[in-house]
Amino acid sequence: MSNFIPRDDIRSLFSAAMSAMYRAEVPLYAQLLDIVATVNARTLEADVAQAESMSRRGELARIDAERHGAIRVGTPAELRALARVFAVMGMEPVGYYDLAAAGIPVHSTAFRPIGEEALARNPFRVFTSLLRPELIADEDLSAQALDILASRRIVSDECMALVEKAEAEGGLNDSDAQRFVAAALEIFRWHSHAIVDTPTYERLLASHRLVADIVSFKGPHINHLTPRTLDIDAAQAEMLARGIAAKDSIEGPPRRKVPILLRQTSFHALSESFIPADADSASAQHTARFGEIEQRGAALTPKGRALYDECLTRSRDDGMSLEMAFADFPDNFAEMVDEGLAYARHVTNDDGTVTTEPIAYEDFLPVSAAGIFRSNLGEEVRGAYAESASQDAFEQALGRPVHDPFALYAAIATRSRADAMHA
Ligand code: OOG
Ligand code: NI
Repeated sequence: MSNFIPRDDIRSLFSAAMSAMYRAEVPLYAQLLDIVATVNARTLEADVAQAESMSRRGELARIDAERHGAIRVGTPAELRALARVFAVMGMEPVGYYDLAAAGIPVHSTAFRPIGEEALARNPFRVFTSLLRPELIADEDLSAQALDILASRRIVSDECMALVEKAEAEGGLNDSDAQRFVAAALEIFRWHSHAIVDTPTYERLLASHRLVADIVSFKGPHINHLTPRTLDIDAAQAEMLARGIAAKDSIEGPPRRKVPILLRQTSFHALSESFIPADADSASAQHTARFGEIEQRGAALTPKGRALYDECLTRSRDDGMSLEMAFADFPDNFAEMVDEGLAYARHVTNDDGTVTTEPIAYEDFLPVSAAGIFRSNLGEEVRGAYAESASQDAFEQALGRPVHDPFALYAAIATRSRADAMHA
């Protein structure tokens, strides 16, 4: 007989604790939460059909708790330690994102729940990036960065002991789960004391802003948290109306009748003072932490995703408006499913009829992620690195393969179809 707390509940506790911490650290995030709650309530009130459909899909119950965060780590050992921490909360690595193509010296995955029920309980996700030190051009600086990273431990002994206990025994009881959440939260806290001196910080910063952010501090502070809005255009307008310095365009697809994938916007990173290791007062400024909002739509099949990428490229290369570039992407769910562009969840209604609904996209988009990274690295835009994407190297660092997101959506679609046939 075990009295383990379900992993889904540990994840919910952790996500709530992270949100409370970030609200206290970055007050603008509290404003975002307020904007999103208002816009969501207004949208659901005005659109009863959407409210009903979200409720059928199990997305209504989770919407207020739904958010993602992002962190950046320095070494494979740090990535593996985090993977074990996330596993205690039922979060597994899904997908591979290459950011080097956008001139950002990291590659990434998203830790998130993968089962349908776990997603419905709480879909908390953390976009997690790993530094690629081979992309730091100055070899001496790269070696120095690795030395600095080797000297820090981002997961405390107490937290690791609880991870080991959960692994060995298969779960955590109530009091251990509470201790685990508190100890895991410390990994992501902001530290105003840097572990490098001023000249080192300056050199790291000159090599790439992101390198300074990853290497200079005690741990991988959470750099943003993102609540989910049901109307990102309304939320963006409200941000501007409140005088929040928002990003000037929304990343992702245009506004549509049937939302697809992911649309995101953010407010610019704050300039925060910190204390370099050679100083005894806050004598330097660091910009890293920001806030973001997102609207999620239908998960697309590989064919739909290829069409999405094609439309996006067309808008970028031909300077076409997003709406024009996406004119050929069907905006009718039945048509999208017929053409094999979107996954469908089959839902059996009370009267025995079967209808299809979109499956929510639970992942991220590399081009959008690059846009979000960039808007928070000042105006600094660099060309692509010559090194190509390396999912193999990432998986070796992680010590295991990442899940293929398409396979996860396909499994949900197939199972819902079999259930409907059975009913
Ligand atoms: C991650 C940026 C990517 C998103 O929502 O696409 C991201 C970062 O800045 O570390 O969070
Ligand atoms: Ni994000």
